[in-house]
Amino acid sequence: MKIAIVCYPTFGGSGVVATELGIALSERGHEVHFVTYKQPVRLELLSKKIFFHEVSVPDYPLFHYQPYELALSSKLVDTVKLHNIDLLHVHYAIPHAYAGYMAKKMLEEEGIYLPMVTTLHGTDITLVGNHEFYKPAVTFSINKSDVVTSVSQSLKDDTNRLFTVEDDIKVVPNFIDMAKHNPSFTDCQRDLMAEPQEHIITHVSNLRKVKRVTDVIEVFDRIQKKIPAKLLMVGEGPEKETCEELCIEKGIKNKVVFLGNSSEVGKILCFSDLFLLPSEKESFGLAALEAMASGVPVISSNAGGLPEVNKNGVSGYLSDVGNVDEMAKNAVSILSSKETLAKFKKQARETAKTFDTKNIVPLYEAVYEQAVKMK
Ligand code: GMT
Repeated sequence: MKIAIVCYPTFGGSGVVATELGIALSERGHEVHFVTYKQPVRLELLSKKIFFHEVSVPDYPLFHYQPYELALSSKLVDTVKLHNIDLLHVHYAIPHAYAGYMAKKMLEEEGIYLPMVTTLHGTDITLVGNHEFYKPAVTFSINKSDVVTSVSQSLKDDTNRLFTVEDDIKVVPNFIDMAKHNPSFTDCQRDLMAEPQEHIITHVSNLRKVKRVTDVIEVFDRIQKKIPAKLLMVGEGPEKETCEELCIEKGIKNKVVFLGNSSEVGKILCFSDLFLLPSEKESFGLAALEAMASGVPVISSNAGGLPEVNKNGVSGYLSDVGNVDEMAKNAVSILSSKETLAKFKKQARETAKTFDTKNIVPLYEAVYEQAVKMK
């Protein structure tokens, strides 16, 4: 098939999933065309089967807000016609499904049928989508998509609760290429980050309030009082300064390293002993899955889709949002002995295998077949 993919090409989980999906589809023989405003961060290589089409919005002084949706739908129309695209897969309801539907309608005028699959990732529904202001546009975009998928059962339930959805939403969980997350990398360079006796605890996110990053610091503070440890904070975001201040206040500044955005998350995870994800809301928790795939147990909240990914007592532990004492207690129990840590590491990787690319990408292909037949 020739598939056009629209996503946010930045460091967010939805962009990562869309990019990895495009790469996996191309490896399975499909031709993939990314239509975005910037080349997706993880799309390092373009190939004979992967193309990138940039959406540029010309700056025009009359427009107070530059009309991105308009530029995107026009670019989609051109791309579909030029490359005989069979199907459009948009990640994120707004504005992508909205713009996709406009493209679909414009193409219909020319007798071209473009099936559209929309994948909901979470923030489009739980944070942005349920603002009354966006509700009509999100509801419309969902109901006008030929097939809608969500990345977890929890997100499907939230969507059905918050919006009047006409058709069944298919749950297609996020996935991970287990081969790319090898816990036995030889160039780990663990010694650059910590002393041999220190455990390495990691958090990766866009450091937004919804991630409850100050809880990460609170949990770590409790852990380091019991066992020698270092905390690696990976990512950039609005809560970074608050976290840095909290570290100073707690006197643990020298034990916490803020690494900023990194394209080497796999490498960082390979020398991590534990991953913290105490989020307020999380439709899936791709970062937790990436950690598990690298054999890193996860201490997370039980928000949203996290219990579908992180199995309590197996790949790590789940606690109620904000219960930092319990999170720290569970973390210390995992790190308490070499044997327990090794057991959890193994179990984390085993749990991640359910989400291996080779198990999940065929589910998307089945969705595409269904959408194409809906003509
Ligand atoms: O919350 C983020 O880190 C970014 C956000 C996004 O839109 O990229 O992530 C959402 O989609 C990811 C991929 O499906 C999920 O793993 C995240 O759980 C989800 N974030 C939230 O629901 C808050």
